[in-house]
Amino acid sequence: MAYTVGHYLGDRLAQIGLKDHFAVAGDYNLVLLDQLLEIDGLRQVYCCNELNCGFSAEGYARANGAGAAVVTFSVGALSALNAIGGAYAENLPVILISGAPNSNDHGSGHILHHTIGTPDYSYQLEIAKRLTCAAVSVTSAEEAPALIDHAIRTALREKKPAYIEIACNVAAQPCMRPGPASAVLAEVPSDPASVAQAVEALTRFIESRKKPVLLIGSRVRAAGAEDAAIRLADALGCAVATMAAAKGFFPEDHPGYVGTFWGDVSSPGVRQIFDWSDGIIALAPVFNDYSTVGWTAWPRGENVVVADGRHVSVEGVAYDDIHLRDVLDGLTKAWGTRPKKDTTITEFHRIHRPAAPVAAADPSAPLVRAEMARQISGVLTPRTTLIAETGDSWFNAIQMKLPHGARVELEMQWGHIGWSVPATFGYAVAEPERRIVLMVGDGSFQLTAQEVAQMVRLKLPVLIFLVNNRGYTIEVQIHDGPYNNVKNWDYAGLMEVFNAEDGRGLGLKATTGGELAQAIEKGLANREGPTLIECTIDRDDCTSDLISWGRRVANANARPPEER
Ligand code: DPX
Ligand code: MG
Repeated sequence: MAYTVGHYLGDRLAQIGLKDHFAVAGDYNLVLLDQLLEIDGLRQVYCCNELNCGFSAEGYARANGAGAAVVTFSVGALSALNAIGGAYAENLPVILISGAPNSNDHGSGHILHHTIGTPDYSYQLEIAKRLTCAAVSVTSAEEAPALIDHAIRTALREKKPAYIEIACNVAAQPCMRPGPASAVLAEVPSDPASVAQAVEALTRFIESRKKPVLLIGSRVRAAGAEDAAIRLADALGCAVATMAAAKGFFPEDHPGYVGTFWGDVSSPGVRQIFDWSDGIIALAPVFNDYSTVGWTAWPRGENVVVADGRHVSVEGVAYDDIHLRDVLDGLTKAWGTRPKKDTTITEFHRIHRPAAPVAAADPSAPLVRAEMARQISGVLTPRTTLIAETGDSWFNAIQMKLPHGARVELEMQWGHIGWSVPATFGYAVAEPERRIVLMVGDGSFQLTAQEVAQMVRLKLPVLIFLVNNRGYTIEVQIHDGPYNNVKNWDYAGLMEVFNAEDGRGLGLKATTGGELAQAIEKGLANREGPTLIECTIDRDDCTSDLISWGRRVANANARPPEER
């Protein structure tokens, strides 16, 4: 059997650790899909549409480190590109692979189906260039290896998506075989001089401060610096907070962990410690309008050091070409056995009184948000990943105390409602051994609901909490109007539709605490497919954090144009 361009691509995907790739078929990619099916150890997993396909690959990348989606030209790829924008925003190496017109048609003046009706087919590549770190068009077998390798290598190095289009008549052309995986996996090492000087500067900075704190940002995972941050926290002994989007990126049972720093909606006592601190060391943060609570809590100035994945700046000097983990490990070593900088954790324990556990509600009383959140946090185990959709689900998830090993996935930078259903599907494909719990609002669910059918198809025992509060409650808090009401659905009833003749998904309704507890029990027992529990709560029964945060973000949105 001839070795082909499609085989080359598939073998590279397998070499970088992919066991699955997500796909929607179309005539520009059918031959390519045939080639990929022939790769040992690489399963083809299908999605209902290309937006979902992109988000599934994004969710897979969260669990697995990288993901891939294969779609058809234009009608497919333009939908998937939204999810690729999301992967860029969320720092995830998702490889979008699109079938493309026959190489003979490029530059021929021919008008092809599924295109915008002009004979120039470069528009998709041009769009992809803006949303990826590398975008290539393969129109001959000879150039395929170099182009495919460039895209994959760049995505892995930069933790950003990449784009590969392959002309439909080239996918099955004979091709060279790939060499060792290291050609696409090897990282560019840190510059040792830059690391040494950054460590020295940071050591001086911390020594000169009495009340340092560590702030864990959402890019710390992409930087591969989660473990190094724990080692540094052990060495310094100071208070450590996570930013909202970095929930779960630092162990919550660590003695230094104080909770979420998020301005006015921080965990109790955390804002006060940050206000008091004279040295905030922010590791791979993203300061945007959401994370700064409408620009009301933006750590900056001389008391703040901001370190990013490949760059640290301390007191006006930029140290480039570093890996954050190398700098953190260098700093941990340099700190050695020096006295702990633990004033911030000591003070935190003085001012912070742990809240009493939320008492269970009367099981027959109508379900309220607080009871729902209490019961959902009860299903979290060290092997759970909780995926929380944009909406009040964010705030509910952020308030939950995570057992050691539990993870949370949020999409706070891109914030595409509907992301979570396909992302959960992708995550569950990658991590079949974990307990996967999704918390999603009714409005968000309506965008991508059909991907639950793929969970049914692959018998994935995902637990879905569908919060039916009859609308876009987060938007109600930011700016209300008739556009925030959504048509009600029989969400639990949908499971019958998705099951059809052979599925084992379970759809349940909970209108009281007692019904929710029973539904959870049934859901945990169902190992043959997803369980969707429709939780009915009042339209404006939301967290108080959402109300405070929403008001501040709305204020930031409403700033009048400045006079020039
Ligand atoms: C919108 C948002 O029902 O959650 O908890 O009721 O708010 P809550 P729901 O899922 O509603 C979500 C809704 C409409 N955002 O409140 S957050 C605007 C928006 C977006 N993404 C896309 N379109 C619109 N974030 C793709
Ligand atoms: Mg809602």
